[in-house]
Amino acid sequence: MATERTLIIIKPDAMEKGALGKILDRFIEEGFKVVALKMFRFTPQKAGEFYHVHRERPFFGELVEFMSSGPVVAAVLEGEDAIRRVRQIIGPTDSEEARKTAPNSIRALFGTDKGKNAIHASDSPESAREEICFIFSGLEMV
Ligand code: 3AN
Repeated sequence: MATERTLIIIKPDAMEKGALGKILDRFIEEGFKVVALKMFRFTPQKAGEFYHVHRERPFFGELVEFMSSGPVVAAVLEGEDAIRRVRQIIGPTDSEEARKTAPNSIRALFGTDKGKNAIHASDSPESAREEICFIFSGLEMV
């Protein structure tokens, strides 16, 4: 299994709840290495660019508004099979479903519903590469 890098973003709802430390700690305990980390606030323009693949979806406006509603923390995590494993640890998109099917997942523990779901994680090698480059410069990764 290859060592991979993937992007996570701890979303405004989880930041507001004070869950930043617990979420980062979970990934460190699961054996991932944090190779980049920063806090920032998306402008609506930049949130729209980040989620451009969803621009035709009915929830796009709501998603952009939510993602730019407060500070977020982005991190690049490195580890074996990182993209698949991190997606498994965050759980399904809908936090209500996550509480039924994956009760120890991050979205079950810290999210509310389909929109306010606490965390983003890249879902493929292509999106991981694109999303990491969107948020971090080479100098910001160790
Ligand atoms: P995931 O983040 O699990 O890959 P996607 O790619 O289907 O899920 O959706 C991207 C983001 O769009 C989700 N993280 C969530 O914040 C938002 N989203 C997805 N579905 C809905 C929905 N039905 N209503 C509101 N927001 C949604």
